[in-house]
Amino acid sequence: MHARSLATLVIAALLASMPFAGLQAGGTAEPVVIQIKDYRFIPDELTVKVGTTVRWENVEKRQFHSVYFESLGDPVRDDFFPGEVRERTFEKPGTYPYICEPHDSSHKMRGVIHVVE
Ligand SMILES: [Cu+2]
Repeated sequence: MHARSLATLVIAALLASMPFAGLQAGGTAEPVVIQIKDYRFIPDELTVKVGTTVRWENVEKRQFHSVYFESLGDPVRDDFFPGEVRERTFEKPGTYPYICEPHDSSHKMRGVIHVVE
């Protein structure tokens, strides 16, 4: 696993265990969830405020996927299986396209996150 995504998961786990995690400054307390099913990101386009954590949940029966932000320097292959999640916290406004790297060419499996102030 990519060190940065591991760190994100560890921090998320720590925050989740804190009684007042909902009061953390600058962002949404609960992650915004994008489900992955039938080779699609649902929703495939999402607008969030700066500081929001987005969580991708693989809810397929058995198919792995990835969430690959090439512009953010992600590792090309970081596949994850049903029951697993990936999270990313967006700290800067902008438009962040991403793909499922294994299924971009075959299924046009892609999405975009718009981050606003
Ligand atoms: Cu995929």
